[in-house]
Amino acid sequence: MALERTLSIIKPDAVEKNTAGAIIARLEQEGFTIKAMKRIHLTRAEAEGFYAEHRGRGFFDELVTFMSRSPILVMALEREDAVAKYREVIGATDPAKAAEGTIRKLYGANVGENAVHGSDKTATAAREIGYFFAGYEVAPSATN
Ligand code: FUP
Repeated sequence: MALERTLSIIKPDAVEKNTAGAIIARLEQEGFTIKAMKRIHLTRAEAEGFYAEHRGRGFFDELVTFMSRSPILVMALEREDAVAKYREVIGATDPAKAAEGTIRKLYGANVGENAVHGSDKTATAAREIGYFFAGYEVAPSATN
């Protein structure tokens, strides 16, 4: 397995509920290293840009309204097999369908307000990390 990076977002619902710290602690326990991190309040246009692939879907308006409602924490995470492992740790998109013990099961409210985002593929991860971070803001590999 290769060392990979994935883009993690702690969404407005989780930041509002002060569960960001617990989520970050869990990700560290699961072996992820934080290579970059920032707190930002997305504009509606920035949220639309991030979720551009979902434009036209029935839930798009609700999704971008939610994602621009209050600040988020965005992280570039690294570990072996990071993309798949992260998705395993967060669980299914709908917290009601997520496995016991997963982050979305523990901290998500519903399919829209589901606490966290994670990249779905390595190519997506590179694009998503680039959406939020300049190259100099992300620590190089093999350093802390
Ligand atoms: P995921 O990869 O698990 O984050 O899920 P998707 O890329 O399919 O969806 C992105 C976001 O759109 C979800 F996190 C929440 C929102 N969404 C809905 O609100 N309703 C849906 O039916 C599907 C997705």
